[in-house]
Amino acid sequence: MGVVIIDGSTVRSFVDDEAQFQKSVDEAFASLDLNNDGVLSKSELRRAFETLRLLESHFGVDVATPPEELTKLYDSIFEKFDGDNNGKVDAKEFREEMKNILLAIADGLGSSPIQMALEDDDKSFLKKAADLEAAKMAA
Ligand SMILES: [Ca+2]
Ligand SMILES: [Ca+2]
Repeated sequence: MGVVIIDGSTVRSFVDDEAQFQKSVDEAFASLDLNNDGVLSKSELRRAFETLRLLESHFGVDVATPPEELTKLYDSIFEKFDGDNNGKVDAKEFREEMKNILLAIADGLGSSPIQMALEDDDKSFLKKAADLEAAKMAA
């Protein structure tokens, strides 16, 4: 468990580093594709958002959100990811929407850094972004 400080430029440089970003997103995609059929179903994507904790950081959802509201929210998120509306999210769709989301987070953060408490095994992209920046600063 550690605390990292990130701001918009941390997130942005993570997204801009295409090789690293693609690798991270593809790894996440593979681990989320529970039945290994190469696409994410609605329930797989929902789990993704529950694990990656993007809802709290980006969509401002708090724990008191009623379940039916959450379902509606997850449905609308799924539609955003599913660019061609075929009811499945493939790796490319996932990558593109993750990029949009992270860039929106970066805009939201701007230049005011936030502190995040992270578990050591945290798989979130914000953790990866922070790690990448730490590695760059150490170099
Ligand atoms: Ca799947
Ligand atoms: Ca699709």
